[in-house]
This record gives sequence, structure tokens and C-alpha cells, in this order.
Amino acid sequence: MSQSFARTLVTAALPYANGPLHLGHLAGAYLPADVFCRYERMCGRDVVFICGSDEHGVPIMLRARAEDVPPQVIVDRYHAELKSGFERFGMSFDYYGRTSSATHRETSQAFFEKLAESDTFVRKTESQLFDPEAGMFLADRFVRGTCPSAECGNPQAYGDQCERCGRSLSPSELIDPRSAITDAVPELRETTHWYLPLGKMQPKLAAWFDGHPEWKTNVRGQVSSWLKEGLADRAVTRDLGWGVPVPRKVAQTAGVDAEGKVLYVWFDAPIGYISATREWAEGQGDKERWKAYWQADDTRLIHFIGKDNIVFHCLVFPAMLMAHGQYVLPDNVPANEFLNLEGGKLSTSRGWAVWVLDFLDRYPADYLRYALLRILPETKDSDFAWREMQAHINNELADTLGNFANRSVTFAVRYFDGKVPPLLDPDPPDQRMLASLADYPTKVGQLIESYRFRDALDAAMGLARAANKYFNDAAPWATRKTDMSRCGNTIHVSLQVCATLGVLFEPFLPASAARLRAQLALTGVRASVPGADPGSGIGFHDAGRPLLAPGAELGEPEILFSKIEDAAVAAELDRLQAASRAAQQDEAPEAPNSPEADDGDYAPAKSVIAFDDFEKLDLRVGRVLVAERVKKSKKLIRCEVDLGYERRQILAGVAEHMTADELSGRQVVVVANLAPRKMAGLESQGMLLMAEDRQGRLVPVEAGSEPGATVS
Ligand code: B3M
Ligand code: ZN
Repeated sequence: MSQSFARTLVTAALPYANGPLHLGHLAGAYLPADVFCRYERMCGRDVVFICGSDEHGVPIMLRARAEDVPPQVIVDRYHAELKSGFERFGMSFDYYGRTSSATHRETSQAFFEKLAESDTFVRKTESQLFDPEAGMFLADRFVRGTCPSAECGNPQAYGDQCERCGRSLSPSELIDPRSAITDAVPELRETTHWYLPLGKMQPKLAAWFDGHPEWKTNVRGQVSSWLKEGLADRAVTRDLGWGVPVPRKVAQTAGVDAEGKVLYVWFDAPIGYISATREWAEGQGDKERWKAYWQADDTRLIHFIGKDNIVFHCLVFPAMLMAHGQYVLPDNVPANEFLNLEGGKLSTSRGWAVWVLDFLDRYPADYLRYALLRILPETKDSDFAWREMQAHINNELADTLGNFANRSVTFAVRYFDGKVPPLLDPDPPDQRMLASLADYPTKVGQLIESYRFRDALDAAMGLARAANKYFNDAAPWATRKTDMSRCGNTIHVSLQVCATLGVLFEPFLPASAARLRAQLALTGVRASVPGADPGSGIGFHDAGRPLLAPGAELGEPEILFSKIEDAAVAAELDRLQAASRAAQQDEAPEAPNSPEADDGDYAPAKSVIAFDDFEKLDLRVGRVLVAERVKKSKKLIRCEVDLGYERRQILAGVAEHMTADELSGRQVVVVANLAPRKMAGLESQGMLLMAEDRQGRLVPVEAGSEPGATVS
């Protein structure tokens, strides 16, 4: 299918410049996009890979307020950090831009103007929440209140979304709203905004979407349900002091005061893909070149994103592009689901995350690439666990791929003078192994082109597995003593397999593939990074034929992958627990003056008890296996807790403080000998220890060790 396109533009979601990269980012959008682009380049196709920092939006403003610095300081810091994280991880972007650039401002203003001129928008004047103390309208996360959903009732819902039940909200829907800046009770004031009338545009969008039955099931499912619910008009401007200003010309024509009005971040951010492509073209010395990638019919546009961005990339941005009229629409939006961590939801504020730069301080990028590719959340959420990652690296990368390469090259160096032995009158297994090489590039390539990166990696690993078996069956260590020419054939074939692996693995593990090729002295493989000459060199699909000439000199053998020790895994788990504890203690305040950040009084100390009294408690480490809200109760979460020696049902009164998902997977401290109690008609067989802070927030007391361990 891809061959019918003259060029491909690939984008990966623009990360918000308000925090560092974690594994969830990579597993969602960036790693699959990188594998895809490297593969395309190796196929000699014209591909441009675009990304950049998303530098607008309320969370960035809140962070700036919390640190008492201008937002530009925040985005400068995180833009630099994101950029270097991506570089060290080995992302092969053609260009990494940022949405605070002048080109971006100009591009998004021109886009907005064009839509205004073609009467795409509707304007509405409505009452919105206004903070009289701060003197500003409270958009999105600047306001908090109680979630209007009766089942949820989260007292800390944001103006744009309730993070507990996932419902998207507008600030005026919140019950008892408070300003996140001053805690003032907001007033209603009239203000005018521009809306994208998605309701009106729905038939056209739906028809276009129906033309893409090939999209991933998870993506189609979400889009269908949005369409089924019916699209609502969306405001694309905000009253905020940070963002791309609403163009004066448009405001004037409409008779609206443009002062203090900016484009909504989700309006300008996707246009960031376009402005970054423009900046890329300029850097290439051909200012107009971006147009071919955005405006020519024979361009294929692909957006790699995480599932929380689906509606924007499959409906809102396409609607904008349609309304503009001069742009191509996305050909595919291969969104991934979420990555969890050690059974719990990833959370920056709770410190439950593995940071990319941290990881790369201790392990090579290819370990991370392999471990994540192996478990990409392609069809459903998946879980990153250190122990599993250790097993994947040790058993698969080191024992299968690395070991095969090492055996082959070392053997040739020792017994064949460091050269590729000739193939002389090969046996059927040699012939079969060699002939099978032809299938791999096609098989792996087709899987990559259908966005099945897990399967693609597994297919490539399949060759290493088959090759190990071939090597073992051929037993060159034995034939070396009895039949040197048969032994030579085995090594010849094995080295050809290594060469194929050295090309096949380039999109997945670029650094290791290069090291493997160096051991084979295999040169001339087309680069998978920008700037490769598409017409020259050994391409991806050339990997199916023998690439090494008999008699060719090899390089130095080296160990490709060293194993991860148990102690290293234990240290990582400790590190994670410690970071999570630290984060709970001084939960990164999102706004300094918010009620949350106000220090209350510490609870008074209790009177002294005898040691014997303490000894009566049977405290145990437990792992929350299942956690679910108890219907009709505001507070209770029903947990099934693994105590090692048995499984208990325990009710925890924390539903106002965390979601069931957040509780699930945690290792907690349980009072195991508390008499059973009935709550909401259910029996609670014990109690989870909770820490309550000065604002009355509860968090479970977390524990290391193993379920059933005693706490004393
Ligand atoms: N910055 C949201 C996110 O990082 C947003 C993506 C923009 S893509 C145009 O998840
Ligand atoms: Zn809610």
C-alpha cells in the first residue's frame, strides 16, 4: 500500500514541556514511530519524521506560577530536557521543533485566520468563571471542583477533566468550583470565544473515517463512540496570558477585544507539526519543500500518538485540516494504549515513573528499546516490570541474539583465521537455513507496515532462535575435529545469518545492530537516520540474501549484551519505592497558593503505649491484587489482598483520595488480626494502613519485601 505514495510524513505527539520523559511516553508514541521511520528510510523511501515540544496550555502556566517564574523559563528548561532525552534514546527525528517559535506563531495564526475568513467558526458569548482576586478567567485546569458525575463525586476534578472517572468537563459543569490560583469562589462573567462547529462537520468527518476500516481496533473503537455520542462544538480560544495570541485582524473584524485571548493549546499544538515541517524545510535550504509533505495528494501522513490524544488527531485536527482545504488528511493514526509500571498506573505527581534519562544513566538505550518493544501497549494497556525486563534482556537479547552472534564470530576468529569460510557442498540443513533468510525482511517489514511492532520484533528474534537451534544441531565444535569443511559450512551460514540480523535489527536496536555489523566488517548498509541516500547501499529488503563474501575478513568479536544482575533489579525497585514515597511527602504542588499547598496543623501526638500493646498487632505486607469501587459508597474501595499465606477481602476508605486503579498493584501494610467488620454490606477482613497528611489526604503506607512478610 505504501508504495502508492511518493512520500511519507510521520509525526509523533508533541510532548508537553512541563516534565521530563518517562517510559510511558516512549511506549506510547515515540518508539514505534522511530522504528517505523528507520525502517522506511532503510527501504529507500522518502520519509520525514517530525516532532517538537508542546509549550502552551494551562499545566505549564500552573507550573510557572508554582515556581514563580515566567512560563518561558519552564518551557526552555523542559524543551532542552526533552530534546536531550530523545537524543540519548536515539530518536531519529528529522526535526524537533517547539511551539513557542516565531514560525509556529505565524503558521497557527495564519491557519486560524484562514478558518475565520472562510466562516468556519461560530462565535459565542457566554458566562464563564472568573477569578476576581487574580483578575482572570479560569480556563481548564485553573479551576477545580467536585465532579458532576453522581457515581464519581471526586472533590478535586479539574475544569477540563475529572481524572478519577475520566469524564471530560467544562469549568462551568463543576460543582462548588474554586480557583486553583487563589482558591477564590469564581464569579460568572461574559466573554466571547471562537468555536469549531464539530457538530455541523460530523457527517463529513464520519464519511472520511468510514473510509479507514484498516485503522487499529482501539482507535476505531474510540472514534466510533465519539461519533455515536455526537460531536459537540469546541471552543478554540481561551482567555489566558500564555499561548498564541488570537490574530488582531480576526478579532477586529468580529468586533471582539483580542486582548488576553489566545488560541486553545489543542488548536495550535497539532499545527505545530506543520510549523516544525516548515522549519525543517528552511534548514534544508528549500523553504517551500514543506508543502510537498502537507499539501500534495501523493503524501501519506501518519500520526503516532497515545490513546489520550485520539479524539484530537482523528476528529478535531482532521476537521481543522478539512476546513482549511489545502491539506492532506491523516492516512493512519496508530495510537497505543497506556503503559503501567509494576502493576500501578504511571503517575508523575505520585513519583510512580521511570525517567528516561535516569534509565539511560545505567543501561544502554537498546535495552530500553528492546524491553519496551517487547511489551508495547498496542492493543491494550501493558505493564513494565523490572523483573520481566531483566528476563527479556537476559534470556532473549543476551542468551539468544547476543550469544548466537558471539558464538559465530568467535568460532570464525579462532578456527578460520578471522575470515568468512567458503560454503562447499552444503548439507540440507545449511541450505534450508540459508534459504529461509529470504523470508525475514518481508515478514518483518509487513508487520512494521501494519504497525504491529511487537510481532515484528518477535519475527526478527525468530531468526535468532532458529539460528541458535541450527548451530546447536550442526555442532561445529564436534565437526571441527572430524570434518573441517562441514564445520566451515556451519560457520559460513551462521555468519550470513548474523549479517541478516545486523540489518533486520537496525530499526529496532540501531546501536547494537551497528556493533554486530562491525564484528562482521559488514559495511554499506543504508543508514536508518536522516540523510541516508535512498538509492544506495544495502537496504532492508536486501537482508534476505547472503551479504558476506567468502574469504572476507571479519572484525573483532565482542559481547553485544551483558546481563542484568538480580541486585540491579532490586536496586531499581527500591529506587522506585523511594521516589514514590518522596513524591507523596512533598507532592509537587501544582499551584503554590492552592488550598492543597496550605499547611494545616499536624495531628496531635498520641499518648505513650507499652511495647506489649504494640506487639499485639499482626502487621503484614500485602499486595493489592484487585481493587474496585464499592457502588453506593462514596468512600470505600473493595480490595483483594494477597497476604502470601492467604487472600483477604479488605475495604479501604480511600475512594475520595485515589482511584481503584491507583490502589491496585500496590504493596501495602495490612493490620491482619483486626476483627472482621461489616461495611456497606461487605465484610472487611483487616485494614490497610494509611498515612493522612495535614490536608486530610490519605495515601496507603507502602511496603517493600514480599506479601506475608511481618512488619515490626
Ligand atoms: N501535548 C498531549 C500529550 O503530551 C499533547 C500532545 C499534542 S500533539 C499535537 O499527551
Ligand atoms: Zn469524576
